[in-house]
Amino acid sequence: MKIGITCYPTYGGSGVVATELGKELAARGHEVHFISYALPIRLTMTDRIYFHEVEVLSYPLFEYPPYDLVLATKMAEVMTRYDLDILHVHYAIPHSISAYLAKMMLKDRQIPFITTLHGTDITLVGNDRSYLPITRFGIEQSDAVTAVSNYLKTRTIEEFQVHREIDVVPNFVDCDLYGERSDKGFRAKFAEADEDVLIHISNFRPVKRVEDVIEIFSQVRKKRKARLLMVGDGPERPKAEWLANTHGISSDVTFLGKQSDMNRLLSVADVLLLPSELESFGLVALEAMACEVPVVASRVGGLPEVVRDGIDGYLCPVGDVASMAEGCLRILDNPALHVEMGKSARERARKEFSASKIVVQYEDLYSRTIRKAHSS
Ligand code: GMT
Repeated sequence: MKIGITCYPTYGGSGVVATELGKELAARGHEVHFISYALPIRLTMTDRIYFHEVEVLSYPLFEYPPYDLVLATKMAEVMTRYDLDILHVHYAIPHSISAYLAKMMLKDRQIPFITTLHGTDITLVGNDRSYLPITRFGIEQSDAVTAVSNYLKTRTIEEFQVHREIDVVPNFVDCDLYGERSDKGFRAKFAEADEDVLIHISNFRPVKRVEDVIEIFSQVRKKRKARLLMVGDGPERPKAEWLANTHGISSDVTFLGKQSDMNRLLSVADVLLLPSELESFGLVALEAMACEVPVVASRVGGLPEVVRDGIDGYLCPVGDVASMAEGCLRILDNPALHVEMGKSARERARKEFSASKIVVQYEDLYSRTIRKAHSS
C-alpha cells in the first residue's frame, strides 16, 4: 500500500507512535509518505520512506498563519502525485480537519483517511469548548477512527457524543530494540554501582506532575542511595529543579533534557516513575516494561490497561506520592521481586504490545477502509 502519515514531529508519544508505525510499515514493504512541518524526531530515512515538508508562508496580515490549510494543500498534493491509497493522521487537531479538506479537494479519487486519537486531543484540547465541535466533526468525517486504549474510546464516545465505530489499537514497542542491556560503562555515566536509578521521561507538561516525581524520589532517597534521571523538557522543568533544590537533593537529580536514545537510558534504570494526572496510554511505561523496568505510576486513564498493579509495577491514586515512594522501596528493597516484576513486564510488552502484533491490526484496518471507500 501507499500510505500517507501526518503527525506532530516534536517530542511526544503521538509523534513517536506515528513514526515507529511508518518505519514498521516501510519494513513490511509499504511505501510511506510522512507529511509534517518538520522531520519527525525518531524518523530515519530508509527504503520506501519519504518526507514532505509543510512550509507555512508567513505574511504580516497573518497573526496566526493557517497551518491547517497549508497542510491540507500538501496532503492533497502528495496524495495525487504519489497516488496514495490512504492517509493516516495522528492526533485529531488539526490533522483530521486538514485530511478532510484534502479529501474534499480530491473528491473524485475517494482516498480515505484514518484518525488515531492519542489522548490530549480528546481529554484536554479537544474537550475545550472552542475546539469540541470541530474535533467532533473531524472524528465523524474520518473513514475510520482508532483510539490507543479502551479508556480513550469510552471517553470519546461519552464526551463527544459520537455514534460511530472506534477501533482500539494499542500502542506498541520494538521489543528487540527496547530490552537490549547497555554496557556497565554507560550506566556508570549516571550513577555509582551501589546507587539505584529512578527515571522519569516526559514532555514536562502540567499533566505529567513532575513535582510529584521529585517528591517521590525525595522519600526514596531518605531510605536508599539513589539517583533520579529526569529526561525531557517542558514548561514544568523549572518547578521540578526548584523543588529538588528545596529538598536538598539536587546533586542526586540529573536533568538530562531532550534525549534520543530512550532505550539505552531505560536500560540503566531500576524503576520508571509516571505519576501523571492522566495518561490515555502511557507509551513510556510500555517502553520501560520492554526494558524489564518496573513502573510506578498513577492508576488513571489507560495506564491500568498497560501496567498490571502488583505484577509489572505499582499503580497508586493520582497525587499519592507516599504510596508511590512505598512502591518504589518495596521493589528496590527486594531484588527477587525487582527481577520478577521486570521479567513479567517485558513478557507482557512482548506478548501484548509488540510491533509485530499491533502493526498488522493497522494494516488490516487500512485494507478494510480502502475496500469500503472504493465500494461506496
Ligand atoms: O501528552 C501529550 O501532551 C500528548 C500526547 C503525545 O503526543 O505525547 O500524549 C498522548 O499520546 C501518547 C501516545 O499515544 C500516549 O501514550 C499518552 O498517554 C497520551 N497523553 C495523555 O493522555 C496525557
